[in-house]
Amino acid sequence: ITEFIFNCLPWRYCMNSNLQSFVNNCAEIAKPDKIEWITGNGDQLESLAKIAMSTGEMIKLNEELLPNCYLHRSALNDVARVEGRTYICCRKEEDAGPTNNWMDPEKAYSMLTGIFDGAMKGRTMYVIPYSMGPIGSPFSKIGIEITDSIYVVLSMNIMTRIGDEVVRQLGDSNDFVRGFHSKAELNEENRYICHFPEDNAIWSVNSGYGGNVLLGKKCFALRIASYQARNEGWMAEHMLILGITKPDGITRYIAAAFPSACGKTNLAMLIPPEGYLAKGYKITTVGDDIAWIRPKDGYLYALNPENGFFGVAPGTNAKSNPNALASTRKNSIFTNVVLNKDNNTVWWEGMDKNPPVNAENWKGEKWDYRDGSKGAHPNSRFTAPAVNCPCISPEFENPEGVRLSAIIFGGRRARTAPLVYQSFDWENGVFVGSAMASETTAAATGAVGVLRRDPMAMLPFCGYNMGDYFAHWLEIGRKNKNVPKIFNVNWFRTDNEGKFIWPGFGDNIRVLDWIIDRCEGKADAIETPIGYLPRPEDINIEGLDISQEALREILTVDKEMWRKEAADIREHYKKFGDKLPQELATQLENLENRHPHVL
Ligand code: SAT
Ligand code: MN
Repeated sequence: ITEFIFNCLPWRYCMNSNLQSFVNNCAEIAKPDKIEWITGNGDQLESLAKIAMSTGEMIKLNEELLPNCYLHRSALNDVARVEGRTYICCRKEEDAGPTNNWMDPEKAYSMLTGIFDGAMKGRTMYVIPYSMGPIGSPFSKIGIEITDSIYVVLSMNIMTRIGDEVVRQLGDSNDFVRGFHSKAELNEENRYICHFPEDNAIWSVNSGYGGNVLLGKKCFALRIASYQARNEGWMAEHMLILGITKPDGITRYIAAAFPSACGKTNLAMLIPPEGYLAKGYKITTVGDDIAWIRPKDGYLYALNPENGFFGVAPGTNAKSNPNALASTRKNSIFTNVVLNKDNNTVWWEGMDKNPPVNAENWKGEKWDYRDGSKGAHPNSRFTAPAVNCPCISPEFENPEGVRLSAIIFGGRRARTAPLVYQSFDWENGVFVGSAMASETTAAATGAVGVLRRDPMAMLPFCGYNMGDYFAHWLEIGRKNKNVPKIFNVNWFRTDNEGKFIWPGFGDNIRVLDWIIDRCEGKADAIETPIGYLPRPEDINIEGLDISQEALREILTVDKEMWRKEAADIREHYKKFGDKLPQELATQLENLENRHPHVL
């Protein structure tokens, strides 16, 4: 087979012997009938789409209404990331830490080689060269993904920069992340998403879904990259990046970490309410999921390594996020949404009030919304090119990234966390991030709505010991004089009937506005045991249907709840043992001690 590959490769690919032997090794194990290099050429992608249509892997949608868009349905048992089957395979178990599943690399390679053995028989093996970040930027890194899924090829073409140019950029370097993916039989018993940070390698098998298989995304840009970042002195974070332009015409940049399906895409593409638009406020999107952050001159600069959005479909509509919706109107892929059989378009819950009557649900079954069942899977997704986004930032391709003024942490919490507060300083901000908690969503398999600690929204994505990760955060703050200010937000406080108190969406700019003013020393705050909070009058609620009373309610720090919170953080911290940085232990003590005096 080695011979065959060598002969069928264009000469330029053969120049890099590291790349060549990686491809050969994968082929020897998976035994495909054919190998195809993805050049990024439009004709090639088009003919792959045709093949996928003929096998039913992709359904072509209405060319007039949704040009070059496709619907994909995953296997029924394969609809989300599988955290329980995701492993960090490093030599020492301690280096994976208490929050990751660990497997010995030798054991993992040998077990996976067994599962991959012959997995691509009768199939074509695609080799996708891709760049995370604009090709050639000092932030950017290269990966090669091997896959037997056309859905993966077409999705990687949206989510990353792919093709010949990447191979040219790589030259004869050995510095690329080796991604090996096969759908195999989509057998969930043998599904593994394994990361080998010490080898720059990812092996993913028996899944065909999103974060499990688009290896540039969570696997590389977060798990592998967080490990590289620590060694190289930068940060790979689960954060959106947005620009907020104020009436003075100056754009400031904010990065924000929320767990999956907690509104990163919505915040990143926020449209300010009328009054704010009239005054000249504007939001531009640099990224909606991942930020690679590098220190320079004492500041932190952030770049979005992706080239598209893999957003949650349900709830996305012309009101909640018109920019996201507009992004999906061409050259996009929809996964596990409703097919409208009348006009061959797509629909999902929360798109509008008119579910299609002649329709198929995400499983491809005839679907009647009147029977009360959901048509789209709660974790159904759109994969849309960033260039489609009407509010994409002019800095999106800036190879140097954008300078951050603020970092925001947040999650879904019905109680306890106030609408917004500012940490006392960087170290305290790291404490806030390390103690983040959020109710679980459909983005991962398992129970939904359970409160779990999700430090920096990185719990499922940190590629090494999370205690060391906290220490790395602290070190970044020690080494850099002008690091961003750190805040925490919670859009999800509910009243006694379980209804959200804060309107969210576009109105979140009212909170961002206060955040920026705090960064620039222009807004007041009161000191509380957990940090600086705005007084109700510091948040502009002009034109909003919320009472001062309700606002006061979501801006209070409840003494009893925070006593419980501190006790729960103490529990959470126990699992890090002596890897927990002393600074954070002290931060927790300070929180506990501040209570009786201040509250
Ligand atoms: O499936 S992904 O991991 O890419 C999306 C998410 O869970 O954030
Ligand atoms: Mn995410």
